[in-house]
Amino acid sequence: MHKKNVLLINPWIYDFSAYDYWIKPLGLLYLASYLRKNELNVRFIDCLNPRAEGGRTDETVTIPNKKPGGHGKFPKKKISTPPVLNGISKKYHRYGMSPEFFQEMLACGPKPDLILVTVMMTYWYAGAFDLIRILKNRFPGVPIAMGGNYVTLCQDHAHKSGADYLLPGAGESHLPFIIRNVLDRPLLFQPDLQNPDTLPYPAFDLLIKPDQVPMLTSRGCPFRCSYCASHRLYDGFKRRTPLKVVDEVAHWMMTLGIADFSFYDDALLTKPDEMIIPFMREIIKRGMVCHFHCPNGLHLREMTPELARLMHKSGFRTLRFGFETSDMDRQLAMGGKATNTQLDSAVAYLREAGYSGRDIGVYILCGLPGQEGKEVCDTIRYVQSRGAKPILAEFSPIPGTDYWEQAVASSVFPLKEEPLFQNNSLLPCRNDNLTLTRYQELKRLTRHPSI
Ligand code: B12
Repeated sequence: MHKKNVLLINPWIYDFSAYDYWIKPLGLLYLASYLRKNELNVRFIDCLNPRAEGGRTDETVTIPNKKPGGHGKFPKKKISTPPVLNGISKKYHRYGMSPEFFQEMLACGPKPDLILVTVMMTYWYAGAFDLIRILKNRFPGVPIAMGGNYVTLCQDHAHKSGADYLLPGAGESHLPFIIRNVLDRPLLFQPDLQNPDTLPYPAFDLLIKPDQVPMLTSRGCPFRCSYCASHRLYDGFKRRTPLKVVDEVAHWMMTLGIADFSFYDDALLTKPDEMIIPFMREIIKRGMVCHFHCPNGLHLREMTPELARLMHKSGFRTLRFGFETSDMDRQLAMGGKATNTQLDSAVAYLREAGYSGRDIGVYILCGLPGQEGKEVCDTIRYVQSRGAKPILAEFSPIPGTDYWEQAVASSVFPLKEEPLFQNNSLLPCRNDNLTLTRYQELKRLTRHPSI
């Protein structure tokens, strides 16, 4: 029986700004290994990476060097702003390889029997729409399936994409249908979706020249914060076995020579005895020399002197915590994620363990519906006074979250009709007490060298 070919594509990002803060299409690469286990040929094109298999690079773009640890800039080219965003004076870019290089990559691979496209942020769909137009021209009749957070959160809008299948939620739940009904092949392997230990490792060998790879020790989140969509993306909170996560780290160190790992978990530190403590102890016990980065916020409330020491010793380098605000009323209203006292003691434990204030990044939400500049300013000063580094996280309104209706009512933009307005760079819920000018001042304030 001839093996079927599946082409998986991570589209370009079209945005005002984008920075490779340990960004990788982890979900799509999980699906790639599931397909391989079912004896299908897979090929992967990452439009964000201007490199082809075999070492050829896109000479029409400048490839920025990555910083130590694996983050850095994407190649970019100015493109015209989508008409709905015309009133906005910022420049719009396409991040990644040129469309010509993409066409060349398509030309040198086999004709696919199926194409899978992912879209992470709701406001990143435009790059995927262009991609689908190109693919439909090049491979008429080849089915295209699209999934990812955009499809899960904006299903109605995604109908405009031209994709043949829109598959919301966990892709693993759709693959039996895809394999049997779309590809007409038997289902030879199926993981237990209730047990993330049964998922094969993501197909990171498909990444060209990776500097780092992301890790996921769980699916979902046990909390429900009012700005977050996790409860709409996953059902419950399921964890892997910590020692199996260490085995995976060791696997990528040995097979791909990776030393930098970024965690994508929603709640990595929660119930530390179940995951992070045994994980770190094992890393230390095996003498593994690698670095861990946490670009997605960690929970401050879990920090103890022991946890801080183990993090320092086992190689946690980039620490980002979700604090959101020092306003106690809002802390409670948003889900009680962290209190001011928890921030105080967490920073003290981390500094005792050997981290400097600059190592301890603290996310502060900026631009929530009705939020005043004063609240953000007070929070920045609070974090600085505790000896940590404040980082503004501009609010992105997401359909189905507790803040959504309030955001829709208060935004200057039609958020429901057009996901491009959900872009955090627009500060979509800015108001008279938190204008763009005030936001720029606040951003400058975070850089104040007080630590
Ligand atoms: C890791 C992460 C990041 C990373 C980068 C991730 C990346 N690759 O781009 C970093 C830290 C950089 C980041 C930044 C931000 N993020 Co973020 N991030 C996440 C997080 C926690 C995990 C994403 C992930 O990889 N999950 C694991 C993999 C396995 O899942 P997956 O890729 O979704 O794939 C699964 C399914 O979607 C599906 N699937 C995916 N593709 C396909 C394709 C097909 C064909 C099929 C069938 C299925 C399918 O199957 C996969 C396997 O089950 C999510 C929350 C979440 N739990 O999803 C938020 C999330 C995506 N981020 C969010 C936000 C708000 C932000 C920021 C704006 C925060 C801020 N204010 O600064 C920034 C924006 C960055 C930018 N440049 O615009 C929002 C979404 C906002 C939006 N409007 O879309 C989310 C949902 C969190 C939230 N608050 O609710 N983020």
